[in-house]
Amino acid sequence: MTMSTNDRRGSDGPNTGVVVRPRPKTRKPAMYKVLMLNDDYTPMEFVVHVLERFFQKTREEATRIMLHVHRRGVGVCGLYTYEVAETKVTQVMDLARQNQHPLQCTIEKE
Ligand code: TYC
Repeated sequence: MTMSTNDRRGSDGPNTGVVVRPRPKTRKPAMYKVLMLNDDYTPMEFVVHVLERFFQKTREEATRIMLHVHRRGVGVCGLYTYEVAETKVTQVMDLARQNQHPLQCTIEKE
């Protein structure tokens, strides 16, 4: 389409003072670690079950993480965006409470 002389939107038109800013760069979402804490009472098998059910770990990986937490006191279950991490913690704590286990789980910003 041809531009009329009073519709000059190009570089040679009158300066309207409108500044077209470049789009802000897209940002990766902040990620959060879900941490499992050791305690003296929660059965090892329950912790392995939680890691399989809520963190999609294989039995082998779940056992490795559980034993790491048992020996070292804390371990990483996974890395998620904030809302997903929050949901995981709630699911773990709810199931632990229902089964009267003191298992604790927290979030830490990556
Ligand atoms: N320390 C527990 C026991 O000996 C096992 C355990 C492992 C508990 C990991 C919590 O996050 C945990 N039964």
